[in-house]
Amino acid sequence: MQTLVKINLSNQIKEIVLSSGFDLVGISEAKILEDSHFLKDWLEKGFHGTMKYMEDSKRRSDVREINSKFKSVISCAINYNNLTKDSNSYKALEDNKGWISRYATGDDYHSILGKKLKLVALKIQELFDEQIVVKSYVDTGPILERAHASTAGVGWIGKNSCLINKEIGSWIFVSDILIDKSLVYDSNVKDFCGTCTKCIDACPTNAIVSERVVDSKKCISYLTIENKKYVEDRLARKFLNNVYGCDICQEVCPWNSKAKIVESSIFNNRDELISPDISILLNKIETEWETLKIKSPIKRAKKDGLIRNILIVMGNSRDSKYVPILEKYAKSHNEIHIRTAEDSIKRLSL
Ligand code: B12
Ligand code: SF4
Ligand code: SF4
Repeated sequence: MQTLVKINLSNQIKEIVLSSGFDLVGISEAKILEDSHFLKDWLEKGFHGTMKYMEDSKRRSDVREINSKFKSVISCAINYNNLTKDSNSYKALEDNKGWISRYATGDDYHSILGKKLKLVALKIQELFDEQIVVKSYVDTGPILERAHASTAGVGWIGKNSCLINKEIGSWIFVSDILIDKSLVYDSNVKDFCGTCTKCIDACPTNAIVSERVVDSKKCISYLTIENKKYVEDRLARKFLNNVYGCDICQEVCPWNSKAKIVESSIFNNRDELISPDISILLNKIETEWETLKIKSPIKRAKKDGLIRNILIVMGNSRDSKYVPILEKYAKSHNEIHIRTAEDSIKRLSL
């Protein structure tokens, strides 16, 4: 393809992505990623815990393993920052409020962005006379989304391992469109973490084991969402009031202190999930789960997982008013709830 045609095409594609509601876009070549050895190391050290789907490092490191025809990866990112720090902060523990990560207080991004990406892909197809090979993913495919986005200059990988953009921070979802056309590729941007280590220092469970490397087995996000088993007391007591996911290493990041807040979010925030009172939320999960889980990312933790998480947070509350509730769960038939409630009762009696 001639250079001028390639430049025009790349610009037109970026225009389509941005005019479809994405905030950032960058293009990288479909090839083995330079950063892919980090994934190999990460897997060898067992930092993926029970996330078996992560294990195919060869496939994840080169999108041509999905289809050898792919030539370019279009990284599209969108700001989901629709909460202020105070409205959903871990400081709310004092008021017995639970903390649900910003990304999960609204509708599930997989489905909202999935639809958006499909429309973008259709519009890209219209730029060509012939049928192109195009595929889109948002967290749904074997792609190192952050590594591609950073290669394409969408942001840099912070020491908390999140993709950070200088203008809008790290409250961004990353998604990709793969196509069989070669385009003009963007260059990566400078790393602006400098000497800062706020995220590493703030992580309650020391899950950021070295710069840019997170051990999932220690990470509250993994432990509250992906892990369905009993959480050992030594970790649970550090959860603060995290009921679902964890935002601490991003809350403390200076690049997020002035992050742009989206006024009318496409993710439809739900009031009931913003700093919810933990007993009210527990009751809702027990009695209205089938309604609560509709279109919500929190369904990934499953009903029993969320109940376990709330029992942990009750144990971290220092408020003995939760003891009767915990005693009820300590007599339940769910082995994990029993052990968790017993641990929490012990913590409250210290
Ligand atoms: C598995 C996974 C997790 C795991 C593991 C996280 C991790 N840090 O690896 C757990 C469950 C813990 C998790 C948590 C969260 N996740 Co998650 N997760 C993923 C997933 C599916 C794969 C990530 C992965 O491959 N990890 C393995 C490591 C090795 O790869 P990586 O982190 O991408 O790192 C690459 C580069 O950073 C670089 N690199 C790695 N190490 C080093 C070291 C050095 C020195 C250098 C220079 C580079 C470098 O190379 C790596 C590739 O080889 C991606 C979606 C996707 N398909 O990519 C979402 C994704 C990363 N998650 C996302 C989100 C939003 C979260 C949470 C914020 C959710 C929450 N609030 O609870 C937290 C953030 C925790 C954190 N600090 O990372 C977003 C991140 C957006 C962003 N701005 O970065 C993604 C991209 C999903 C999406 N489509 O938007 N997640
Ligand atoms: S998400 Fe929470 S637990 Fe995980 S690395 Fe960040 S601060 Fe630590
Ligand atoms: S808190 Fe500091 S070190 Fe961590 S990601 Fe942000 S700027 Fe980088």
